[in-house]
Amino acid sequence: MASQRPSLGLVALLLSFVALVNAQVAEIEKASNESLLWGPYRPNLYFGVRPRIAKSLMGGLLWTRVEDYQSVQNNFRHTCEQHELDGYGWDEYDVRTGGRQTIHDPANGIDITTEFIKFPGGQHGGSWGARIKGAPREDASPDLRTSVVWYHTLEGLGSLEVDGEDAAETGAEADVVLKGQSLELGDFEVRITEGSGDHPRTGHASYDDKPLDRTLIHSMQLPEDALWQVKPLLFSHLKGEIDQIIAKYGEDNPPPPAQIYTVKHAPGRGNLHMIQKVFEGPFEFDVLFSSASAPKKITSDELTHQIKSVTSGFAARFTDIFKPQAPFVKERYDEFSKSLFSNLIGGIGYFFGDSRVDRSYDPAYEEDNEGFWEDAAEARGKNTAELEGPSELFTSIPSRPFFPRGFLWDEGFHLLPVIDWDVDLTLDIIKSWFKLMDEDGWIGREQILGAEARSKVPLEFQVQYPHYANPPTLFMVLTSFLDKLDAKSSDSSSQKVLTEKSYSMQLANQEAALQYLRTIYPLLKRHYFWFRKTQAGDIKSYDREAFSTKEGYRWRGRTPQHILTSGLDDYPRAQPPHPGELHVDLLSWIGMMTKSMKRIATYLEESDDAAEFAKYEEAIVRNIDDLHWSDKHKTYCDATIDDYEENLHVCHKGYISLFPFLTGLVGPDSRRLGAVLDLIGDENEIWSEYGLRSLSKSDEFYHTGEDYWRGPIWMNMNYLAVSQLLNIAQQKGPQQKHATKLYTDLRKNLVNTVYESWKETGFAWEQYNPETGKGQRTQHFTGWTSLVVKIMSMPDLEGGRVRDEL
Ligand code: 6A9
Repeated sequence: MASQRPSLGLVALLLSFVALVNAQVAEIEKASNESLLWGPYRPNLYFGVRPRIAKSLMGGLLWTRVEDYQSVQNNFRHTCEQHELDGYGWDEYDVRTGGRQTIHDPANGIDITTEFIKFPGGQHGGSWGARIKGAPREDASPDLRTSVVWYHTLEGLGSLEVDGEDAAETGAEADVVLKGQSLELGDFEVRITEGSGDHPRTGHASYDDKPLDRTLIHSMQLPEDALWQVKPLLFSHLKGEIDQIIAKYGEDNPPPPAQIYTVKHAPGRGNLHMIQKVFEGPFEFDVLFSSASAPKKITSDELTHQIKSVTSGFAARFTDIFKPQAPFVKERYDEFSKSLFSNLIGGIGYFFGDSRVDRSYDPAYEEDNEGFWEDAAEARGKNTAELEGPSELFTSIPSRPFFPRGFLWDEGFHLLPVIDWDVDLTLDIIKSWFKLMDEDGWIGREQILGAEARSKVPLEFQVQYPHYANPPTLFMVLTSFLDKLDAKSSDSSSQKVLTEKSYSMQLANQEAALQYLRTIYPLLKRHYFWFRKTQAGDIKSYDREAFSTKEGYRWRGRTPQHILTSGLDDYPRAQPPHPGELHVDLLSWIGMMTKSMKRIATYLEESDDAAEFAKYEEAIVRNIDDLHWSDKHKTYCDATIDDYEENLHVCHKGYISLFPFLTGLVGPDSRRLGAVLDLIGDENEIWSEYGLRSLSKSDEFYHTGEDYWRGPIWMNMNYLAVSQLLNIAQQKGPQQKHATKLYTDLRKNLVNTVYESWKETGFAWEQYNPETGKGQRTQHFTGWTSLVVKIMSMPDLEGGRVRDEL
């Protein structure tokens, strides 16, 4: 019957509709990508700009005071280092539009502001402008002399040269213009404006050779692999210059520092251009990158205008998405929250390069014999690692000065606030991580890509092993994405809100969401099954029903003192290590991942898969109780096998014993929930007035050894705790009241802790001391500590029972 067959016309119509949707998706995707092309994607530098292109144009900033000869060596700033500044970072930043960073540098007597703004348009990812300002600090002399170097490097195919009829004259009382082109960027120009500020008249005879009232430019052509080391290059160049000046004027009559530490004015063609300006007192200049395919070149006036509009746009959006809730309503929390969030998102980087991997697949890495860790250590000692790649990664990072690179399980935490702000960006980062996966489904825990990244890591920590895992936290982010999709389809009014609030083609357009998930689904499965296979536990000695399902897991790569792969490095575990031990945190993570996979499979209508995941989930939830609940200790514990081949629990109360709860596997009706909450709230165990301790105060290992995960408070785990408490508090059940109280108190404590340290020191910290609340270990740890932004924006459930006590 004709009516059962769609007519040709209808088919054509449908096809053209599909084509239209696909074209729309592609169009929005292109726009989304273009607005992400440029950024301060070199977060290891105080200020460095690059596009998300492996080999291309980059820019970076160096500065120092030039008041005396000695301090220049130590004070030239370039890469972020701990303990040299009094605070720095983005006060406001949005990846799509830009923002402002302030840098407080007492040793150089100066405060620096870097503003970075994007200008969309054209076919090559648009243009951008940066404004660099210096203001002598209160205690510095108002005619403080500062030397500033802005540089550009160019890698890959293309060219870059200083523009001007007579290049040697360029720079005199004028803007400096670089003309360039490359495959991906097309034609472009970079204008470094003359800007404003006074220049020292040094009075020394050498001033005639190098008048400091003009910009000095030094162009060079170098091997590409040298280009990331601009500071040593600059130093060796300066040394040559100094030698010549001394030779000319004699050691008794050296020019003053402002004069002597200057580059030779030699503008031209090259893949490195150092542009130096020497100032007395405050200064300001712009770097304006204009893509030739954009409608017009950008100017300083436009930059001024855009800075204002980006700032007000940011503030409005921030209020919409992350407004701190009671009791954190005072202005100061707003500023604090903006700064933490901006540093998280302003810390996003683009990395490219090769990395060291041990692909020996040595049988010792199976770790299936007693004493396995010694054999594994011996195998590692053979140093069979080789360089692989290159690969690329777009990611945020835990800390700009100390670990400016990607860490797998950190990233899942980083993206939880980011996805509220910008869904497309988040999905892009997730995709970037999953693209690193090898054929077996492995993703390296720590991504140390390229020579620049490796230069910060001791050799023994550089190697990644393809049997090492790390918690699959990216699945928490995918779950959050599904939550947003569900919220959208169940409530059409929230659809508008959601899509307006977040840059979010994937939410606005269901076809795009499906397309995205379909594309990554095979990778998700590969990763999931890699986990199940490579981290499987040997549960034959556990004489319970659990055995039948095999749902028990063991982290590979442990040593007696560490399970770095678990992320909780030195948390106490079974002693001695045993091939039959089972880790409750790993089973919990796999439970979380299984639930997430089940939801994705359901969303994609992969019903066989969904049924398979459901089966695993059920077994995991059962085994968490069967294998890991200790009646004696009333908590969840690791398990191991003793000398008599008997299995037993290894109980060290702390984050590990909370894991089933933290990963959402202990619901409001669980018969274990009461005990879990009691443990959380017990001041002699995990509770402190500053947040939940990693290890119980009453554990024999509390604050012992390295004391990394043996007591100190970590924000990532506390975030999971406070969210799960909120979850329980918002559902009917026997523990609802208890959870509500714990939630309110914990939330208040966590925010106060991070806020107080920030106020006192100007920084967010890696962890916090449970006795004093003070931030400790890595300074400027803007990774998962920024989760406090989300904690502040969670609801106040008790109508003002707790107050802001500050
Ligand atoms: C070693 C030293 C200059 C340790 O935040 C990143 C990780 C976490 O994933 C992990 O859970 N941190 C936590 O226990 C920091 C790891 C840093 C290793 C760098 C090289 C550099 O020396």
